[in-house]
Amino acid sequence: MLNKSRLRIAMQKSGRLSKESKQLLERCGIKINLQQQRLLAFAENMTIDIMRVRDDDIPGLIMDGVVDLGIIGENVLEEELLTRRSQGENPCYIRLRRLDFGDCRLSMALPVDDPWDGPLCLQGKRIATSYPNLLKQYLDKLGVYFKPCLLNGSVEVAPRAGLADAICDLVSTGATLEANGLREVEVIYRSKACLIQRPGQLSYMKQTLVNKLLIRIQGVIQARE
Ligand code: PRT
Ligand code: ZN
Repeated sequence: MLNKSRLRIAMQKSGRLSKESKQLLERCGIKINLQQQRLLAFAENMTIDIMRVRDDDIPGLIMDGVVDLGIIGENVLEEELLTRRSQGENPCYIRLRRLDFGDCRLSMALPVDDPWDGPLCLQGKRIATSYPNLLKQYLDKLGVYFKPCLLNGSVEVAPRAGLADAICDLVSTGATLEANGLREVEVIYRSKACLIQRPGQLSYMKQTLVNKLLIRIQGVIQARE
């Protein structure tokens, strides 16, 4: 049964942030019993429930006040923020702190043999991405008009498949770009995982627990530095 007095924390169910999110919470002393298929897990020793969802759903769950805390990549958070603003909403959340995992960058990449002399040469080009709003924000500031090609996976194949001239995708080691005959030409956004809180006031009990968690997270991160 869901109990509203328990602090609800959303984390990615399975993916690049899930292992380290779980590890962070465990190092903060939260005993979580995660069963593979369960959306919801209960902490055994604290008044905390863990919701395990797709990472893309976490910013919305926070902005809509459905969960109290969330661990999410800044790239996904910022894209959701820009999407909601473009739809006339005024999305709110509280950023508690940046975390020490989930490092990546959102970069422009071109086929290795294509010339590059700065972002202005993207004028009028078709660019494949899963982050159309972050890309638009970046190119708008430079006065560059582009044609977006929205893909939610396999973005790096788009130039070879004739779907786009360039891509704007997440990079960490660069191996995926290299394997697809692409080269990184410009970083447009640097991202890490972060901890966010829903807007509005938490109950005294929840706020006390959040304060305690923040002190523990600080300790865990400092110990790893
Ligand atoms: O299923 P769900 O929707 O929850 O997960 P997802 O598949 O959408 O996301 P997931 O698990 O791939 O990534 C979650 C978050 O991890 C991202 O939003 C980023 O904040 C962060 N992150 C860190 C990365 C990477 N590094 C990363 N390298 N996310 C994706 N990649 C991909 C990238 O898209 C490309 O396909 O890895 C490939 C490039 O990696 P390199 O090492 O070859 O450069
Ligand atoms: Zn996702």
